[in-house]
Order: sequence, then structure tokens, then C-alpha cells
Amino acid sequence: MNYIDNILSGLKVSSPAQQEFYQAVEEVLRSLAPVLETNKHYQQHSIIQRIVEPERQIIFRIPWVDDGGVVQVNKGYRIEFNSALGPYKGGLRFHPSVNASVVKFLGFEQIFKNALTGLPIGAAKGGANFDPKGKSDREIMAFCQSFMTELYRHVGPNTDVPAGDIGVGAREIGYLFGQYKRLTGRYEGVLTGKGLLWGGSLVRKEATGYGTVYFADCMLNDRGENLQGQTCLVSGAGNVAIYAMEKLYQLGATPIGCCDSTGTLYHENGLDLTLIKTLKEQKRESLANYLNTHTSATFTPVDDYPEGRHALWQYTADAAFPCATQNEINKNDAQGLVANGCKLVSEGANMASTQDAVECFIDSGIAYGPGKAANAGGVATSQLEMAQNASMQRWSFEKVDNQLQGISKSIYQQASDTAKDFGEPNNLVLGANIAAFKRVADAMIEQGVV
Ligand code: NDP
Ligand code: 2IT
Repeated sequence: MNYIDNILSGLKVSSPAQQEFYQAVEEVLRSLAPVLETNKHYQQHSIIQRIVEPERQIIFRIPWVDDGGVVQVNKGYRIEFNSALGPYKGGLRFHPSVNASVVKFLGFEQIFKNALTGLPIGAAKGGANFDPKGKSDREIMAFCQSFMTELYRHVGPNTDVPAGDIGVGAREIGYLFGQYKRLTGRYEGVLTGKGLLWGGSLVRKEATGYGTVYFADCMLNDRGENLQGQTCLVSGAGNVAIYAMEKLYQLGATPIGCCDSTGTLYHENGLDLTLIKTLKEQKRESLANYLNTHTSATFTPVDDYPEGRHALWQYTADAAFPCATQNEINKNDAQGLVANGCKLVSEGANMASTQDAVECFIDSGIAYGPGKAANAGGVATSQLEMAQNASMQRWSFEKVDNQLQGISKSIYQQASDTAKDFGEPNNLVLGANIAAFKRVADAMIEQGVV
């Protein structure tokens, strides 16, 4: 479709050198072709041109002092992408690979993910090219305080509510919240993923991983199957991966492989999740140390595998849960998984698969849940945290978990029904993108040219 090609080439001129961002935009726009052709009013209102341009982009300097007394400088971002459905909402990522392209792709995906939850949340993403690895607690705190010293003027419980993502967990949210409170003098729900002692919601820590597994269960149930007895590969060993593994065990499945930035861990008998939690959540160590306890497991260092990729996807399993980072499954990985009999992929990570890997999954007919649908349980539960903060209430674990399950099912149903309506029942990428786009686009039209 010429219209889409023109927009994509215009984007490459106005936002040069943003490969990840183009990838995310292209995937969405290509799947919108049937809607744009039949509903000309979206073109008349220039919805596509508006939706690909963030409402506001904040880029700032983050100076801080390391333990050696040396002043360090990082680059910070908050991209407030779209507020048609509610206050800006989305995570913060601290990782050396963070740049404008990465934050923009994440913010763009967030628009559609948040729309699918059906909750009143707009979309944003932020972060910094800061590497938390090897930093002391004091350095992490100094960095977070400096980050918030700029960010605080742009965020608030009714304007923009950040949360965690890679490299940002409960510890960082705590330091960020403390600095916001100090600068503004206000104790309010400006961040989600807060500690349970001071405004956090039960289930938020578990929500993304649990939600990705609930979504997988919906996909399997529709095919007359379930997770009981299935072997699983779960990439990553962070927040999303750990709680995906926990829920898999609860539903009778067996995670047999995972990875971190140092390498891939394989344990045919089933991974020892208690040990992984100790290594990763408490000690912040490499998964390689798992072998000190379990000599029958295998660890493949990342350096022993071509192009710094992880070796995880070469293993045979019934289901795959990429929960580490973007483009972690390429076409070769996808073909290998399918050839080895993998029948389900549910993405905990955002844009976990390259475009040709996605095509391989859809063409092969296996169940494939794209990140913006499969990992929306995290942000949905963040909204439940906001609701509890605003009403000064605290809900039980069971109440929040029930809502999370309901939202995961509803997202699956919307994506699946829309895919069927458009004649491609197995294409949840198309279903999720169209269902989400319509909600945001219609709200934008009703709110006028803003
Ligand atoms: P964490 O920082 O808690 O964990 C990330 C994990 O992935 C770590 O174990 C890290 O290794 C590993 N990792 C990162 N890069 C690589 C790589 N190139 N190869 C192998 N392993 C790697 O982040 P989260 O779990 O929060 O986020 C994971 C993914 O889920 C991201 O794509 C994020 O955008 C997405 N997501 C997160 C949500 C949330 O609520 N947190 C919500 C929705 C999506 P190491 O331990 O060595 O650092
Ligand atoms: O990618 C994501 O959805 C997140 N990192 C969580 C966002 C949030 O606001 O909870």
C-alpha cells in the first residue's frame, strides 16, 4: 500500500537512524492495511502521521558521582508518546544499549499494548544508557536521584506514571520515589512497582511473567490443549522470566532452560527456581553459579556461541517464552524451534522476535502471542496499583490476580476475534494491532486535532 510506504519513508527522514523504531512501526502499519483501506476517515484525520510521532520527547543529562569520586554522565529519556486513552504510562529501562530508537520503539509498542488492556492509560517509555552491572548500592541510588531530579517536573499521578523495565526493579523504583517525594513534598502514586510497604500492589512483581503464561494458556485452550506436562524454554532470568517460570510450575509445566547476559542454562530435570531466585534476585550473580549446586545442568557462556547470541533456542521443548530483550529470536532460531516441535511462543519481552522470525511462526501455524498482547499483564497490574493508590485502598493478592487473569483472557479474545474477523485466525499480530489501533484512533478523532 503506497500510503504506508510513504509514511515509512517519511519517518526515516524525520527520525534518522532509528532501526528498532522503524521495525516496530512497520509491523503495526503493515497489519493495519485492511483497516486503512476500508475506513478512509483514519486517513482523512491523518491518524497514522500523528500516531507515529510522539507527543513529547524529553532528553536530558544525568550527572552523578561514582564511588571513586569521579563524575559520570549518562543520557536520559522520557518519550511521552500518546495520551489519547489516559495519562502516559510505561516503564523505564537502564541498560547500556538504551538510545532514542530503543525508547521510541518501546513507547510505540506501549500505545497498542495499553489500549488492549481496556484500561484508561496512555503510553510512554523512558530510561538511560546507564549500566547497573557492577555498581554499588550507593552508586545506583546516586544515579536514580539524579535521574529523578530532572524527571520529576514531567511526571505525576495524573500526567505520566513510570514503572520498571530492564535494569529497573523494586530497588530503583524505591530510590526514584524517594527523590520525587523529597523534591515535590508529595506522597502520591507517581510510579508503579513500588514496595509493598509503601504503596505497591500485590501481584505487580509477578504480573508480567504470570500474564505471559496466562496468555499462553488461552492460546493452548483454544486449541484444546493446556500447559500441563509441557517442557518450556524461558529466556532471561530477570523479573519477567522468573515469574513466568513460577507460573509455569504452578500450571504443571516444566521450565528446562533459561539464560542471562552471561550465558544459557539447561537443566533437563527442570530448573531449580528457588536457586535461580537466590542467584539473580538476591545475589545479582551469573547463572553460571547454578552449577555449583547442580552438576547435572549445562551452562553455555555467551562467548561460546556465535554473534553473542544465546544458545537457548537450540534446545527441544514444547513451548518458548522469550523474556529477555528485543530481537532475541531471529529467523534461524525460529526455524529451529519449529523444526524441533515447539508449538507455542508467548513473548514476555517487547518485540522479542525479528520480523522474519514472526513470519516463520505465523506461517508454521504454531500458537504465537506477540509481546504487546502477551506481556500486557504487567502494565495492566500497574494500572490496578494506580487505582488502589488513588482510592487509598489495598486489594488482596487473590483480587488482583483474578483481575490480571480476566484482563489476559480479554486481550487474547480481542486479538483472536479480530484476527478471525479479518480472515487470518492464526495471526494474533494482525488481531492485536487492529483491535488496539481502532480504540486509540477513535479516541484521537473524538478529541480533535491535538
Ligand atoms: P530484568 O532486568 O529484570 O531482566 C532481564 C533479564 O534478561 C536479565 O536476566 C538479563 O541478564 C537478561 N538479558 C538481557 N539482555 C540479554 C541478552 N542479550 N541475552 C541474554 N539475556 C539477556 O528485566 P525484565 O525482566 O523486567 O524485562 C525483560 C523483558 O520484558 C524486556 O524486554 C522488557 O521490556 C519486557 N517487559 C517487562 C515488563 C515488566 O513489568 N518488567 C513488562 C512488559 C515487558 P542479566 O541478569 O545478566 O542482566
Ligand atoms: O513494557 C512494559 O509494559 C513495562 N515495562 C511495564 C510498564 C508499566 O507501566 O508497568
